[in-house]
Amino acid sequence: MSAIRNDWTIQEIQEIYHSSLLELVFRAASVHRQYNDTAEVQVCTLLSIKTGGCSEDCAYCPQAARYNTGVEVQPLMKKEEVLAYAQKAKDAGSTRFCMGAAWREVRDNRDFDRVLDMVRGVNEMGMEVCCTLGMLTPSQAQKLADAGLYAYNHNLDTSKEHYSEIISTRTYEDRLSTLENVRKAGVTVCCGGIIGLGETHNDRINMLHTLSTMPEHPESVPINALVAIAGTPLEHNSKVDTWDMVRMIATARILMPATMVRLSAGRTEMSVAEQALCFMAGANSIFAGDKLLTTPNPSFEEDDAMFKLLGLMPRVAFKEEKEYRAEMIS
Ligand code: SAM
Ligand code: DTB
Ligand code: SF4
Repeated sequence: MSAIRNDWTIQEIQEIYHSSLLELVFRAASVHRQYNDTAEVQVCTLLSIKTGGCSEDCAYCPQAARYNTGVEVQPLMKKEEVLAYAQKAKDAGSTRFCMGAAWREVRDNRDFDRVLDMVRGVNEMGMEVCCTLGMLTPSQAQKLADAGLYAYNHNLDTSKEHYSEIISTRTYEDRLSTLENVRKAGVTVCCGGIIGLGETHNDRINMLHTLSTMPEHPESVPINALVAIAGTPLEHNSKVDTWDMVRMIATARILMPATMVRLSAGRTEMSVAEQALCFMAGANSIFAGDKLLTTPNPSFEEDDAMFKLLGLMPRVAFKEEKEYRAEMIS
């Protein structure tokens, strides 16, 4: 088995990314079967627990207050409602539940205490709990860890070079420092990006370079295709080509063999055959449920039919911890 590397060079990544498509998919599929059970796909459900009205200017985002996108602002949901939704997701086969809030950053206030309570509740249900709440200080990351948070999602979105074209209200450095705070608190890192923002191939390669040369690879890397939203500055961007999605997923898989690579936003625009190519190329996680945060996603039923057709199975919760414990006992 080839070793996990954190010293990839830009040139090596360029060579992989630009290799001929079928060779690239074959190589990624080979790496994938060395490190992972290729029949297994992690099913993660998202819930927007606080929607819209965000002060940031992320050019892709339906929840930024400054764009007229028609998203209805909703205050923080009640714990009982969130737990009921998590139970529904669990019953439908999800093992990870991710709560998203349209916040620039977490503030130390009562809303944060309520989120900590939700984290405890979902954790007690036996699901892997994830949150995406914006920037975190070290002590906020620690509080989330103490409440039982399993993963924190905080995307780099694009390359350092392209970042200021997309967001001006925070910096790439801000993003990286939150990721460091999450890592130090012992919470697993979920960090990826979006394609279709008007970036070049080199921007995608540079983002993958940043991710794959972190001292520890993120445990999960979501690859989103831009969902172009009317009212945002990117509303007229052209639809992401599925081949680009496949190329991105395959390259991520080769660079970060043991990471969960998530085929994220954009699945409603993809046929089952196109999604199958992404699984071939090493994607092993999806968001399930008919809504992402504010935009549509395939239904549980459609995904169930796709899993049956492709012979895929949902990954069990806390798999790594369970295997580790089993090894310690034997
Ligand atoms: N406010 C927090 C933050 O920005 O980290 C958490 C929620 S934010 C909506 C989470 C992620 O959703 C973003 O980093 C971005 O990658 C993704 N996202 C948002 N709008 C999107 C869109 N229109 N298409 C694809 N991905 C999108
Ligand atoms: C991620 O990388 N993609 C998800 C999750 N992490 C939070 C969000 C996608 C959002 C798509 C636009 C929406 O539904 O609002
Ligand atoms: Fe959207 Fe998050 Fe940016 Fe706010 S910080 S505009 S919720 S992506």
